[in-house]
Amino acid sequence: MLWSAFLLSAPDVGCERILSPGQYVQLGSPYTVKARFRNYGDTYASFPVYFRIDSAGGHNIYQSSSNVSSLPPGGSVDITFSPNWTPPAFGTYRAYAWTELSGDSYAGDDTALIYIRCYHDAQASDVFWPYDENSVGIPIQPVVKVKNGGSYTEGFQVKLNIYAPGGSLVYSGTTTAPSIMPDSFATIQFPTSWTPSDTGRYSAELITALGQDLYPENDTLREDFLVTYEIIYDQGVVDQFMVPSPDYYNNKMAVRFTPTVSPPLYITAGRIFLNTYESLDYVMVCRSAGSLPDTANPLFITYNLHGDNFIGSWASFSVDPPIYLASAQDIWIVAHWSPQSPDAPGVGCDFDVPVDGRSWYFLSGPGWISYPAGDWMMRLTQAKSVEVSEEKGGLRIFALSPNPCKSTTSVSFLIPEDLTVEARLYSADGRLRETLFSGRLCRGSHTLSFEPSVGPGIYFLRIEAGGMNAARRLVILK
Ligand SMILES: [Ca+2]
Ligand SMILES: [Ca+2]
Repeated sequence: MLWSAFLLSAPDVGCERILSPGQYVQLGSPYTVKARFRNYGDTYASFPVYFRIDSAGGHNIYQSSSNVSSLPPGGSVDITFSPNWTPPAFGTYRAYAWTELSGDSYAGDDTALIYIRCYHDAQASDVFWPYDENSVGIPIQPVVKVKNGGSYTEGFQVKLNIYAPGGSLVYSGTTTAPSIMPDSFATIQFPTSWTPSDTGRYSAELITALGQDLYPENDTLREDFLVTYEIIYDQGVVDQFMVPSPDYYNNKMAVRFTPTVSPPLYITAGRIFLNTYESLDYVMVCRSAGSLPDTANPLFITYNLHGDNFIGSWASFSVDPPIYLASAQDIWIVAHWSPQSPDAPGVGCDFDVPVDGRSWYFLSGPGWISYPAGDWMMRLTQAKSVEVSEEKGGLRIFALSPNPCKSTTSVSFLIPEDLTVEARLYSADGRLRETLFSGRLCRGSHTLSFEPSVGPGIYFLRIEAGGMNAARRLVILK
């Protein structure tokens, strides 16, 4: 058997790889042309070798050949072709090196091919911050990602413009990307920040500027983002789900929120990013006691909040009735785990741009501990005013103004036919406090002005007519 193997020799040579020029070249610079050839067969081989370079359009712009003699089985040799090659223009090139051996038993390893790049190309890749969702009143110091798609290691100018919902330019920042290697990215933070002052759908325009850029179509990227009254400290992308401890020590997590609308204001809702279907024991909203949450005096509490899948989802809750804040102060969301499942659910944590000192956790031994490495994904919605309406049938309240009110206010409403109408004021706990109007009205719209006799607080203005009713929340200040 050994004997027959020597008799049936299988010559096989080929180009192992192109050594030079490399993948990235520069216009006008001369490059050595070099490739490695190998004898994959079992006998000594002598054979011619070739090198050619084509332009992107397929035109041959360089060719050369050489000879390999008596290459032993398994051996390799590096061949330098002459002359050197100098890229004549910006563009992409294809370089081939190959062998030609008569009787070569396997053609699949004969040729090596590389693509050579010779151009400048800055690319706008991503806008990290502004996030997809942002808060009114919270400063944004934009962070973007850019790419060097060209063949030169170099930096370039980066610009970010932000346009308001109406299209007007509200931010324009310019900075310089540091020197970036080909096919590499750089994350860049702009030196100047911007604070959104109103809600809506904004647009961020990322622009790179580099001389002789061969692909201007990728220089610009436009991303829309939202600004809302939700107070957001996390980036909206979960990096890890966390619990205070897998064992039960009265486990809690909390985030301290500083409202960004000027008082008076309302807290109307919250949400927590949770994995698994397990429920949190309770979630409360409370004020600060010193620098910590005042968990002894919840302003609002909800039980059994849970997510709806294992990869994570926002578990939302309405704060009903809304919390009224007459003065500026911090408000906390506190989540408490059940003694039966301290290890679930996990709360989403964002490690990317930590907001110092907002996120805390509690274990009964050490007490409250600040977590500086990331932000719990908890959000609180603030509002300048609250509008609540329970409309049924054809009865409709379409204005209650001013609200909040200090003395006189007016309600406008519509009735679909001639009806007996009653307008009453109820306290938040449902007790009738004052009858404002009772009488028959003809179909159409009516406006009723009144000066409530009740003290400051949250009330419901309820209108009943012909079995229909509608209500609006009314806040009275004194
Ligand atoms: Ca071969
Ligand atoms: Ca470009």
